[in-house]
Amino acid sequence: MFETIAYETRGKTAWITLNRPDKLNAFTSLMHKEMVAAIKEANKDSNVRAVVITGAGRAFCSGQDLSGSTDTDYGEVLRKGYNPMVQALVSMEKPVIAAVNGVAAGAGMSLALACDFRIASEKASFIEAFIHVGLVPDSGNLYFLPRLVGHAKAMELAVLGEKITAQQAKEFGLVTKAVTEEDFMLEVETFAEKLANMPTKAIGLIKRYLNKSWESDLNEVLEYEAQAQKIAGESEDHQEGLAAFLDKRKPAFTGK
Ligand code: T3D
Repeated sequence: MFETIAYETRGKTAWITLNRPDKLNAFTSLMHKEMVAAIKEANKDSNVRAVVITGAGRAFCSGQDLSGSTDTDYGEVLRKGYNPMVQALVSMEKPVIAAVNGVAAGAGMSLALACDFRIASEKASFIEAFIHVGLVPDSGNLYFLPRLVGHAKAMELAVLGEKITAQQAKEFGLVTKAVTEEDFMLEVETFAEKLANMPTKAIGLIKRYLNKSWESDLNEVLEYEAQAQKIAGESEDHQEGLAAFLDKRKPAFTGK
């Protein structure tokens, strides 16, 4: 049982809900630990083939809890709390969707960026809030933001710290989809279900090697592709994909 988040599985999807709505789901050290535990739980459950992270109440996440912390060494807060959470998310070889229901500020925005897909409600907004309290973007923000929006836009967002709407986030390439509040939950559920019925091993390999490609040269990427394709080529889902193509039917992937 968790105190600061909720975890449940619905069909093949694990739902992780940040659950401190009165603080707009701000992070505490307990929340970091519980997030890592929930991500590991989703990772080891072979029935889970997609993960959704969202927020309870009107916010996605307002970043670090600014009200109660006595920690003064923020470097250690990051090393012990945020970094393991981001590493667990990125190394999980299953697709993760941030269902951004409301404001995503500071490290809350970083959490959304570390996910593989972002679906934003029209009620969502994104704020690089760090600068307003004299801090720098963290929790992978300086890694993911320029990769998503380019260096110049990342600089602008990080330094100016202006609130951007879901629609602007879509235009900047920050989110996969921006949808009306009315359609939001159904969109997230449908998208998660679609991913959960895809060849999970191949998705995991795409995630692993796309992340590595940023630090690799062409020859290294060519070799990674060969390694990945060997694994994917030996999967049951590849056999099913081939059989379905030849039978002219829709494939029924099992994630194996
Ligand atoms: O350890 C370290 O500190 C290093 C790591 C840092 C990582 C970071 O994330 S630094 C950035 C931290 N986050 C922020 O600076 C954002 C602070 N919050 C805001 O700027 C605004 O609350 C929002 C833009 C997110 C939302 O604005 P609004 O007007 O919709 O809501 P509000 O009225 O400001 O907030 C509602 C309540 O939530 C309010 O409490 P109250 O007055 O009703 O009792 C507010 O204090 C509380 N709240 C919002 N954000 C936080 C928070 N409480 C604690 N920590 C928060 N981050």
